[in-house]
Order: sequence, then structure tokens, then C-alpha cells
Amino acid sequence: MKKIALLAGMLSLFFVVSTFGASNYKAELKIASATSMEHTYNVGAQYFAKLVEEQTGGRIKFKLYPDGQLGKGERELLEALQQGSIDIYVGSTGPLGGFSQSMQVLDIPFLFRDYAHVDKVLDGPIGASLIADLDKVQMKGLAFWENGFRNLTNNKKVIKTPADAKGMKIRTMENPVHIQAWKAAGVNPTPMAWGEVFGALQQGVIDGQENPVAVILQQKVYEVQKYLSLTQHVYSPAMLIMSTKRWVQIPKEDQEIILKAAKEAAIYQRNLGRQNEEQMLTELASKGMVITRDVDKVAWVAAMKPAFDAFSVQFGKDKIDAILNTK
Ligand code: EAX
Repeated sequence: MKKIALLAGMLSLFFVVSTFGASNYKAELKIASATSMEHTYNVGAQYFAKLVEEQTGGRIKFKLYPDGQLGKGERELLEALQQGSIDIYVGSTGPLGGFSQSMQVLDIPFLFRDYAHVDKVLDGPIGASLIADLDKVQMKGLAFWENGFRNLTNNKKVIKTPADAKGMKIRTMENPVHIQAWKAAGVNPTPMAWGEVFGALQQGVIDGQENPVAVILQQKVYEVQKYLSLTQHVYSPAMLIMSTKRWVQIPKEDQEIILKAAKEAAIYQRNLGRQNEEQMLTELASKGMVITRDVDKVAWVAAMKPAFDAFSVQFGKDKIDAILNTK
């Protein structure tokens, strides 16, 4: 009888260990973002959290802090991540170049052809090397997620060409590559933390801003912007990043669960914006936005080309060609 009980005990221990691993690490990790719970970052983060909680038997849980609760913009959130006061950041890589300069190569206007090209680059050796560079600045990049192709909004008029936007005060992320590109196009770029943008637009301090469709809808930019031009002038990656201070505390097998979940959630999160873009545009039109699809892309590419050429020098033509030639 005793032998059967012993065998049953060993089998159930084996089941628990094989299912949830030998780790008994427990934690509740903070996930911080600058956007709302409805935005794809936090819908994706909830899916990521569910995967990890399930695979660790509830030992590792998460609490989400959306809407810039822990920092008014993404740069502040990344600074908090570096210090370890937040465990995980989910947001655009826009300000990330200020911490790890190699990331800025992704911010070059008109660098990416389409989503297939984006996935090939970010999920391949180029993306892996940019993520590895983050280790040097106390950040553990878990996976590239997606902000999306950025589009221009403004409150003055329909914009099709750079000439239409000449001299307008357009808010940009705190990103030198974007600032230089907009200057080349003849616009007056105003870098600003995301948390200040809505108010600045409402007061007319700036004329416009640029962001992917999902941000324009889920951050209610349509309430303070009339015109949307589908310029798609730059692809804006996002990333799920853990503070290294937290990462090194986590046992290897739980680290593997987290990395696997981050990559699985990346596919889910990227598709949230891609598959719903047309529906989101219809919703923006129903909210009163005037949407211009027939933007003169050739003129925009030409206008931003001086910036593009300058970055070929700054980042190395080989690095940029490696991205352009990724098939
Ligand atoms: O990451 O600051 C920005 O314009 C970002 O695109 C936005 O916060 C979503």
C-alpha cells in the first residue's frame, strides 16, 4: 500500500514539475505603456500575460499600467524601465534610439516596403542584433511588436503633398531621425512626449501629429484632428522589453516561457492593427475625420530623401542596404 502511495506521490510531483517546471519563482510584474487599454499594445499585453500565467501555473502574474500612469511619455517609461521601477515596457521603439543608437536605423522614412518586409527584417538577424544591443543598456528586449505605418493628421486642410504641409507645426516623437526627416520635408517638427500631445492639439499649440491608424483611433486623436493623410511615411516598430534588473532574477526555465510567450503574442498583437485597419479607418470617418488616401507618395519620398541620404552615411550604407535587400 505504502509503495503505491509513494509512487502516486512521485508521479504527481513529476506531473507538476514537467508541466510547470521545477521553478517556484513567484512574482507580479508591472507592464507599463503610454496608450489606453483598448490600444493594441495592451490587448497584446493581456494575451501575453495570459500565456505566461497559464504556463507557470499562476506563479508569474502581471499588472498593467496603461495611459502613461507611470510616465507621461515613452521616453520616461524607458528611463523607469532602465532603473527597474517598472518591470516591462510595451511601446514604440521611437525614443529607444536615445538609449541604444543602433535602433534608430529602423526609423528612417520609407525604409520598409510592406508588412512582409517588416516581419522578415525584425524577426531575422537584423532585428536580433538590434535587440541584443539593448543588453548593454539594462534592457532585455523580449520581442518586436508593432505600432504600425505612421500617417499625418492636421487641423488646417487636406494634405496630399509636402507643399501642402509646408511650415506646419507637426508633433513628432523624441526621435532625431523623424525630426530630421520632417525638417527635410519643409515641416516644422516639434518633439513632445505622447502624454502632452492631445492637449497641445486641443489648444492649437501644434497643427498636427503623425501616428498609425490604431493610435489615432484608440487614443481619440480624431477628437482634436480633422484631416488624416495616409502618408505611411515611416514604419514604427514597438517592443516588449523587460528591465534587466528583473530579468536576471527570473529562473532560466521561466525566462524561456516568457520569451516564447512574447514571440507568440507578437504575432497576435501585430495582426490586431493590420487586420482591423480598414475597419478603423471607417470608424475614423464616422467620427468626422476627412481621410485622404491619394497622397503623392513619390513627392513625400523625394522630400524626405535628403534625410534618407544623411542616414545612409550615419548608419552605414551597408546596414541600410541589408534592410532594403531583405526579401
Ligand atoms: O507608441 O509617441 C508616439 O507617437 C507613439 O507612436 C505612441 O505613443 C504609441
